[in-house]
Amino acid sequence: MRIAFATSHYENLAIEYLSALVKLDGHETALFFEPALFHNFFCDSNFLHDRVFNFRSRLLKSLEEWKPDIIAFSVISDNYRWTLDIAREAKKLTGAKIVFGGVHPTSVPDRTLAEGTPDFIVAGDAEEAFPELARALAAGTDPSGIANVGGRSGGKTWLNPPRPLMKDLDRLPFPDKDLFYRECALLVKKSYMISASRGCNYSCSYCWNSMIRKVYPEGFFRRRSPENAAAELEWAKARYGIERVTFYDEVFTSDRDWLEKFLEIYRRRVGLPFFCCVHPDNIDEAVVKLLEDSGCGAVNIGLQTANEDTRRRILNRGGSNDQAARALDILGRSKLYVYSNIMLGLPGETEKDLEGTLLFCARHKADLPAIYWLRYYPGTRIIETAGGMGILTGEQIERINDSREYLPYATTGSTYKPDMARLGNLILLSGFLPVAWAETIVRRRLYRFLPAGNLLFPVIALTAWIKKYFKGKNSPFHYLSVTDYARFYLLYSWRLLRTSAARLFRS
Ligand code: B12
Ligand code: SF4
Repeated sequence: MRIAFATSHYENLAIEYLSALVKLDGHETALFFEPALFHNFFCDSNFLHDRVFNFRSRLLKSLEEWKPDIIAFSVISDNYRWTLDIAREAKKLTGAKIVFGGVHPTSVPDRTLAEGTPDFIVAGDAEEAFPELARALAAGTDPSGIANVGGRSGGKTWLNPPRPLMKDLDRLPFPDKDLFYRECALLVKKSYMISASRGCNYSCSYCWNSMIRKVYPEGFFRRRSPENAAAELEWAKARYGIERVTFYDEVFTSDRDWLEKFLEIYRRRVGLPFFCCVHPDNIDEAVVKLLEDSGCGAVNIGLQTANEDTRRRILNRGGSNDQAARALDILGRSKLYVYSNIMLGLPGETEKDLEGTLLFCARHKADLPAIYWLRYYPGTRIIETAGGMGILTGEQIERINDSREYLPYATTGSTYKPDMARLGNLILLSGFLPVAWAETIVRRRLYRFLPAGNLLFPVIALTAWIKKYFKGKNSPFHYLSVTDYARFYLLYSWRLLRTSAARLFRS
């Protein structure tokens, strides 16, 4: 069978794993990629994206020419509408079976099926279900009994319960990185994308991990062995010459024993600079030293709010402010570049709460205290809380579940308020703000005179530059540099021009 994966914006680990798995069964796979120029985190212009740099017809044409039997999409709520549009047209052009999998169909499977576009969905883990579905479609046998799979027959939708989770992740082949490296080495080579675990031990109410617990109440968290994760990186280093690594594990430092074993192998056999996410609960001097000595250049740590009560009751995040302060202070004394995450627009949040968060961030400094507006995602616990508090209406929840609004949480989220945005901008700058100044600003409410426009991206760029030149800190996140972005845009503009010229010439 010929299996096409269509996606946009970024490299996608799920696609890479699923491609590697179905190839073991002898299927052929290909990637169809929409680079989403002028429609991303940094730069969003409908005019430029839809009218000038529109890759849609190019993508559909290549799909038609490749003649796939299955077109598979990895769907999160943010790309659900794009996915529906492409899938509908691709189905008409190719007659291929359409399969949706990933976070969005897992969160709202019935609605996704009822929408009518996908022939099948896979809800939850798909390493076993998707190859089984492909086998059934290839053999022409009935797929309606496959665990985790849903579909439509006789005008009705059906969804099978999930199978037991695959406990031993070491059984999986390494992800099929060639798919993305062939498409655009520039996008992926900057930092190798890997995850040594699945899921999280925590269950914060705004996070997908609070939703997946409903599908797998016995727990979803699993970790690869240190040996297996290190072997993938050794392989990638030899095969692609990668220069650094981004660990997409939800909390890389959650198991001290694993961390020590893994980093011991990593230092000897991989030895590249890396980036990872940590949690205030498991940061102490020893862990930070271990990270520094192993090549870690930057970490991301979540604080979300300095209001302990909101953190516990609304966000389902335990841990005291003392603990968070200790973690930030230890990290602040290290060589690591520290991104902290603050969420704005939480249910019931007041100006006083944000003032408290600002003072906390000024006292316990991160290199970049990044602010994000809460965005409500389907199936997450915080929706029930906000519904119960009368903050979200039933109709709004319906719209969220159908992903009817595109609200990037870096700039607006679902909860943007201009007054709060002014304070948010000050939090963003709190890494540079002396404590006494922060106290005066709060006492006199001087933040009222700040702009309400989002300063996140200029501050990310400026801080990276200042920290590099004055503190010698690098921020080896997955982001491309401005020059890389320029090259990325040039490359795809050239490809678009070439395809259009070839089509003009043919006609
Ligand atoms: C890595 C990651 C990223 C990376 C790469 C994104 C990408 N395209 O892969 C980066 C940093 C770029 C990123 C960006 C964003 N992300 Co992100 N990201 C993640 C993270 C931490 C891990 C995903 C991952 O690779 N897991 C490992 C793979 C193997 O597992 P998996 O994706 O769950 O896939 C399994 C199943 O879901 C299923 N499956 C998945 N796809 C498919 C496809 C088919 C055909 C089938 C059959 C099955 C299937 O099979 C896989 C194997 O079992 C998740 C959190 C999480 N744990 O999922 C958030 C997460 C997916 N991101 C999220 C968000 C919101 C974003 C952003 C919108 C943030 C922003 N404001 O910019 C952007 C948008 C990205 C985009 N357009 O794709 C949300 C999505 C919530 C939602 N309901 O949609 C998540 C769930 C985190 C959260 N807040 O809860 N992200
Ligand atoms: S610690 Fe992070 S990944 Fe884990 S549940 Fe909370 S927000 Fe999600």
